[in-house]
Amino acid sequence: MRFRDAASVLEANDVGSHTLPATGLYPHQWNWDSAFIALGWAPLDHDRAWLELETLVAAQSPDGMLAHIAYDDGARTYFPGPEWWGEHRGADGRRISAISQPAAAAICLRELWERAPDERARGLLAPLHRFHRFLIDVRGATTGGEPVVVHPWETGRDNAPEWDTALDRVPGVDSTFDRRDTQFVDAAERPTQEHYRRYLALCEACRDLGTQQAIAMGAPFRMLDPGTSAILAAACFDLAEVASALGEMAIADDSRALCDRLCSALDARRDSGGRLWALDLVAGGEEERTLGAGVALGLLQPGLADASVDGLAALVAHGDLSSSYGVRSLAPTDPRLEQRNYWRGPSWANVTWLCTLALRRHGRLDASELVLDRMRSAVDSAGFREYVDPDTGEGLGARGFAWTAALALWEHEGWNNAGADASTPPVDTQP
Ligand code: 9WN
Repeated sequence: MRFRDAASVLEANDVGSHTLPATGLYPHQWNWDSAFIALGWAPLDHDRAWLELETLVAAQSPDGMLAHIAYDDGARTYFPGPEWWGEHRGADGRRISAISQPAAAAICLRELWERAPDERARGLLAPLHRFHRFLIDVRGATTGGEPVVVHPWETGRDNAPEWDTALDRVPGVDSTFDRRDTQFVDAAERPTQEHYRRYLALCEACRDLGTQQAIAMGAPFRMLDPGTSAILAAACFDLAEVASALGEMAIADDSRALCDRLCSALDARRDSGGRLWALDLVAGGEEERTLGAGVALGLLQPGLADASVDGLAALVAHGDLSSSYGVRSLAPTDPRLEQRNYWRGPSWANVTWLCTLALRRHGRLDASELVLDRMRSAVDSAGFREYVDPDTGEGLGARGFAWTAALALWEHEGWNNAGADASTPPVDTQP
């Protein structure tokens, strides 16, 4: 990987205060994208890294949610636009969607804080704490804290097969609509039209239900996602770490308590291999036993018992979810596998990186390095693509995809070492 090539992706996607996931295909600010992207800015421009997170929290809604999209005025190449969600605005005036995305921001905040500390972290603590409280108090009101996801887009893994059954129950919209995604990416690598009809029906349901309390209780799609829940548990833990380092003890203490609460809920339903399954709340809490990225992300739970770490480490490093190019979004033994289609088979850099981070934090350094090398192999094979074929390493989806470039920059040797100086980025050794 050439450091300069990765840097060029962030520079090309930069709109000043935040970074587009991909120009054309994704012309707004996305929630978990900006979390990963902030890390990529760190070796290039220290201030820009912090600004990415500040812009993310600037669009916080009055109820504390950080929406999955904060829309940029005037960008017209993405469908659905803000009108599909009703009239919601963030504190900074941007139109926002009515749903959220995995709370990766505080995880990335801690990583950034530890490698490129800045007093600006203090200003992020309260908004991120409010966001976590929103997920636990509002979305988790009927589950004891685990956040209910009300749209597959909230999980960040849009067409993962674990949502199929629940989504099939939602009648799709009848109206015709003009998808833009397939103007940029081969339709065979994107969700089906039938899934889009149902995604849009869920947008309309959120708009009609109005308040987040009503959405959490009454959305026609309500599931628990191990990925979303484990990311949130890690986010609470990490926010506590940074808050405590900054002497903000009220946020630190509450975040630790929230983390403990989530971890107890997750421990209560892990199986003997450490696996957590999605639950379909509309179907009375039925388990959705799909072996995919959601199960892998369960590794992020802080303080996971050794036996669970063993089981999940084996799964992502050598087992059904391992591949030469990172962690698979779906086990190849699953009959619904589609090797080139989005979240139904390909490997994604962010999932691979989160697993690497979790393995590192659980002290599994060899497995962590092994999995990280596969993320690097995907970049060497495909460049900065949105996702790759897990068996061939062929690049798929968007080109110039920001989080792939950002995570490669963050893990670039030379910057990777503690104490690296952001003002002198590593020199490329490859031609
Ligand atoms: C819907 C921006 C986002 C990612 C998601 C990914 C994809 C959007 C879409 O792109 O979702 O949010 O239109 O397909 O699934 O994880 O945040 O990169």
